[in-house]
Amino acid sequence: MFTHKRADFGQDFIFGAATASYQIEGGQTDGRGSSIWDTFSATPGNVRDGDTGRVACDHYNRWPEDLDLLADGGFDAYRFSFAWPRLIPEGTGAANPKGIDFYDRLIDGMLERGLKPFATLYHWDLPSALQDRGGWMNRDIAAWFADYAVLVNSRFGDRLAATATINEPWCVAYLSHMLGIHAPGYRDIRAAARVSHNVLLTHGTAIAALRAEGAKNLGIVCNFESAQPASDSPEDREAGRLWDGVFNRWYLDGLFKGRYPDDVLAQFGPHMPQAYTDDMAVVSAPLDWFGINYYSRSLWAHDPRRSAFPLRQVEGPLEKTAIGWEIYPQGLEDILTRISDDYTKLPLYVTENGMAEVEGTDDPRRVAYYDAHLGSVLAARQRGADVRGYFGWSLLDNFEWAEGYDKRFGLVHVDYQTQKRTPKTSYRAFQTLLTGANNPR
Ligand code: NCW
Repeated sequence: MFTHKRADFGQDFIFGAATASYQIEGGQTDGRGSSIWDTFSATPGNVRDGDTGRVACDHYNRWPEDLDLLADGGFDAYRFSFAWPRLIPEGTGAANPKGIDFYDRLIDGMLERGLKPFATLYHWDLPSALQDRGGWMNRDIAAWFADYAVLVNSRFGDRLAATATINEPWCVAYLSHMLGIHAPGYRDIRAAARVSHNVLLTHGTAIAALRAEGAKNLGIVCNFESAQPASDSPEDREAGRLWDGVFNRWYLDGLFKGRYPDDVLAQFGPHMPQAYTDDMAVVSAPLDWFGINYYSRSLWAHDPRRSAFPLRQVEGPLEKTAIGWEIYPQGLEDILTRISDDYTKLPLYVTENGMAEVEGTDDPRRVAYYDAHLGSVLAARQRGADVRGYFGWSLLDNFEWAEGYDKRFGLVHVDYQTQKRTPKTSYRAFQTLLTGANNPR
């Protein structure tokens, strides 16, 4: 069980759990279009064991049971994402009525259960038809996405508690276009530089379009890592600082200062789209809240042999999760405090935090992980960060992208043969925190 009490977080603090459409829905039917993750996962060698999201957790059919789990757990909110190709199969143009019906039912189901819908417009399942037109590398995506955002707002906006444009722009840009680990699997610095800008331009363009429609409570969700030097040498310190630029400052400086950091531009500069500086006012459009995903830290050593960024990741000594990420709760306190001190006084939400663990339903390491990170949230609040909520990743074991079904982040176990859901010890820890007799608000 957790060492914290609900009352420690204050009356209005929101607890939730998060998922993403491609990772749980399955349901590739009823007019849903193809996404880049359908094709990427169908291509041999991209995903561990050849897994795909074809069925996933069958949430498309089992959503009432999944919403019941959230309600029974005592959660206040559910962070979910819309699948763009379910709503607009070709990415632009005609909407899919059955896709709209699905999210209508899902959102009404949340409201019936007293769950606040925290929506994400894009959690990585780009319509394949848009990839055919260059996807994130094509600046036109800003307009394509704005039209999609306006459609979502017109159908569902009045029922959403909060809307995020994009989940983890670093992953969209760097993991997908520089490292090639995620769809569409590019390894190209020109692609990565362009997408690093286009993804934020797209975010800002959508914010402007949504504001014009009167949409409320708009934000974005970024992932942050505590980037640290592998040693005290000046070269390694520089390497840690540079990775902080690539992973963290690119997004923070872009969104809140309207400029990109010079150290990253030193590499990306020649590959950036023309006149990108003209877009920076759009990129840094005012927001209503800011979402932070945090999992781990990383250690970096200088490595002059590496092209582009002269650094290499070094394995750290701390205890690791089943996906190999070091457990470093201090990093959450640090990033929340840094954002509050150096970047913005907006309300902050921890929109994802959690750990991968080996299969099973008794997960004491995960309970300890959550407990320590909740302690970091409290510490950051003490230090002045205006943290208003916390979402565990994830409600369910699910399709963990390039890792397939092997890595399990769920509070609830999923048996993929039978689709049976079984709450884990970590789910019970949240349930006790949120509903236990000794835990009033
Ligand atoms: S992969 C990733 N995740 C996990 C995923 O399930 C979720 O959809 C994401 O929002 C858990 O949370 C996010 N994030 C990428 C983290 C960085 C990986 C660093 C790889 C370096 C080579």
